[in-house]
Amino acid sequence: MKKLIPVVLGLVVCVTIMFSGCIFQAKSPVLTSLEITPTNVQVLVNETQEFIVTAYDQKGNLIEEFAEPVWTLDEGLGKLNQYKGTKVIFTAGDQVTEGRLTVAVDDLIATANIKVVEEIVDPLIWFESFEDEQQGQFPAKWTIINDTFHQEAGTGPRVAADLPTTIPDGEQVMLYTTKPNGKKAEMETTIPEIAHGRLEFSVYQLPDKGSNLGFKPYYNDELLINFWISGGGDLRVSETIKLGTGQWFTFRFEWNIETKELKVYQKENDTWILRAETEITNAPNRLFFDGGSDKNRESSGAIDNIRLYNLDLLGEDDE
Ligand SMILES: [Ca+2]
Repeated sequence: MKKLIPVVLGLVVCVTIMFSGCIFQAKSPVLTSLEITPTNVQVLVNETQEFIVTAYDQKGNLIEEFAEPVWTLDEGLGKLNQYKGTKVIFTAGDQVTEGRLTVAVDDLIATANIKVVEEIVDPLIWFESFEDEQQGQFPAKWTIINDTFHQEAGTGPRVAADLPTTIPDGEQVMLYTTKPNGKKAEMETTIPEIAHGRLEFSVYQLPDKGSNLGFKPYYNDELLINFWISGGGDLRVSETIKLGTGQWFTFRFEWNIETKELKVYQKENDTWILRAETEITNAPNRLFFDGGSDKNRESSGAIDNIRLYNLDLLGEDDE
């Protein structure tokens, strides 16, 4: 009888597991998308690079358990240490070339673009983080609109280091201030014109002090997309999206002159969410920032960590 107890207990546990399996099945996460990390990469000839596949459910949550991934590599790129599993190690061949690494799980696929190169080229070709600028002054590399007015009023776009939170790229940011019924804070700069590019940036609006904050890519005098955030923290690039104030939000513009698309993404956790898209015929060559003035109070907001990447240096962009 004593020997029977573990057996009976075991059966009860098994049946319970099967039963809960049935119950939870209806709600269980469904494998919806795959991602290879990294997605765009340069690898030196004969060197190695690790790639990982991650799977997400219908809610965008990570799925730990899924069917065996199957990897495929374009001919001539190099080889993998194995062609299944969630992690593979790619060894580049000895020829400069480019191509794709693909992974499949059930009927889903994800692709990474690999460039085999003799020298790694940094795709970051321009950036502004306001770190080497003088605090309290106008950002020296930008043209300030109505600078005489703002100089006298002590307002406008200024380099600052006293935000309650920072993003991890240094200490200083551009913080604008406007007086009630004052002039807008506006500044602009030219940037290298890239046919296939990405511009990342982060913005912050002070709680209860926000005003309309615009960051706009132009081709000469042509506005390419009207990106702005309301004083209360609503993104207004297409439909209204509530962001809030008192924290940093990171966005990117991404464009390709060949496909005539410019897309706006917002970073949420580690995922880039498409927020808007538009058709363009020219790449941006100018950036324009404006911070509005509220009629009743002083307003403030910040921008930092603006980075321009040439995506052609990374290989074909992954859609
Ligand atoms: Ca900075």
